[in-house]
Amino acid sequence: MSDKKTIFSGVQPSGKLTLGNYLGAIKNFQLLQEEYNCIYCVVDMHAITVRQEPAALRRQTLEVLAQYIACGLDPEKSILFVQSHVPAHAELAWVLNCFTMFGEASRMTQFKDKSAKHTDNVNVGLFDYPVLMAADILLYQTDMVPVGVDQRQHVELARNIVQRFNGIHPDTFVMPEPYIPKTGAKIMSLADPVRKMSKSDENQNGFILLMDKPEDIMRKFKRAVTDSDSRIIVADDKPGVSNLISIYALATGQTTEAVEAEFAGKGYGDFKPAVGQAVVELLRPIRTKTEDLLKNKDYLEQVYRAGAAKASYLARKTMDKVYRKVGFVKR
Ligand code: AQP
Repeated sequence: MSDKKTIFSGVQPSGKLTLGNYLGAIKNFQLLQEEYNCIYCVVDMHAITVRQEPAALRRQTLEVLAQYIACGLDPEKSILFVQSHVPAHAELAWVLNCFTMFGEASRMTQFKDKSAKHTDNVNVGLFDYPVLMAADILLYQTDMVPVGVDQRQHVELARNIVQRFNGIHPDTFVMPEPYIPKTGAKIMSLADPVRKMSKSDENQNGFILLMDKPEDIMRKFKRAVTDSDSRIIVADDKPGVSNLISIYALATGQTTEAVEAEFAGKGYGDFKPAVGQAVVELLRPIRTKTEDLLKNKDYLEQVYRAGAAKASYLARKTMDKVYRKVGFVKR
């Protein structure tokens, strides 16, 4: 690796990727790869913290990898791999468990939300999710973690772990910083705009998938929940319209102020189809490229194998250091 700073991030193959995953995270993965050493993972070990159907998980893992590439991640520039192919993630998670306080892990809002949603399966892995995420980040001596705002608390936990670990064993880990976009950090559900757009939402009208057909995208935007008055402005009491303005701004490369100016005096009848059309055009090349890549499983295998080999090499260096620091006998 060169002296460039290191970026790490991941996406769970817990379903099909949404516009929220793209605008909040993957779009930035692509922008960052020119200037940094970038490592992007498909985090299948995180995905099994809620029940997955094994065949679907295997398929979705390859789909996320294909979509990474279709969104512009270049396997020649960035390391792309599958988390479970690099066992050091689990090894480091174990060590970090012993440097994470039960109380601080209990404060994680994602755990509270997900355990309320999956009451029949509040497993220890779900509780430990943020520690595994800290291991993902720290294993590569990461400087910056591009994520949506929902993951900020987890990156903060990783920072607390670094402070504690380095306090006891100096100079072990690099302190990571979250990288959260100004617009798009939290794309909201189209059906319930006070909730985050999520790939595991039961309401199919709430999310746009990167693989949705144009007619489905148009239908979902036309049905998007907006607000009682028809002004097209960003405002705290207009979460539905504010969300659509952010999406349109990001899809067309404009500021939200420019979008407000473009639609001043117009109504939802003009605005909603315009947002739908902009998203159709944004996603069209991604969908086509993903479909092509999924026909070429050999190529995808070649990418994830090469990625895992590079990631394993870097991860081993950190693990050797960590094991030495905590006092394990050298193998
Ligand atoms: N709605 C969103 N707006 C902006 N960013 C988002 N991200 C997720 N949803 C939005 C960001 O996408 C990256 C990958 O997320 P993930 O799949 O690892 O986990 P998640 O945050 O739990 O995403 P989902 O879609 O809500 O998954 P499920 O439904 O399985 O829990 C992260 O950087 C995230 O911030």
